[in-house]
Amino acid sequence: MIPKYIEHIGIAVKSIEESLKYYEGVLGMECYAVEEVVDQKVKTAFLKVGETKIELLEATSEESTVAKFIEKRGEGIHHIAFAVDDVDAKLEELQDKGLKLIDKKSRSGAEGLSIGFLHPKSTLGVLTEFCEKK
Ligand code: CMX
Repeated sequence: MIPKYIEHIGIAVKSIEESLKYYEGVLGMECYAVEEVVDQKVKTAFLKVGETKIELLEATSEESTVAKFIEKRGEGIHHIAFAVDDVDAKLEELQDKGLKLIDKKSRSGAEGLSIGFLHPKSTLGVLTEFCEKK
């Protein structure tokens, strides 16, 4: 199963409000949604560029993986997300190929998408997500 397109690029930021001064104020893009994903301990903001979205990620707790990421590496690109037809089938296919999964089964993510992550240690250092529209 080949990824269909880049669904979004996740960018870790310290403050969504501050970073929108750049994305909206300087680049002229428009934030169309802000949503908290409670189980991921993040607040997200979405901006659209053609078919692809930019997802700004702000930690809502110090234990958030995004807070840890910023502490270690600073703000910047956090993950890439590919659209697929079936996240569970994709995860199973890649596990069979020996890749390390973060999610063995898909779960619910922002915008009502079904999502699943691969571990960056088995994807050449790029945290990789698959998304499926429900
Ligand atoms: N990209 C690349 N490498 C990353 C990374 C990232 N985003 N986050 C962590 N790493 C690396 C670390 O640098 C570390 O490498 P070293 O061992 O060489 O130092 C290694 O992965 C393990 O990192 P860690 O800090 O010990 O582990 P964490 O507890 O931070 O967990 C990860 C890392 C990837 C398993 C975790 O971030 C995770 O489960 N991510 C998936 C879920 C997620 O990112 N949710 C937020 C977005 C939700 C959304 O989009 O809605």
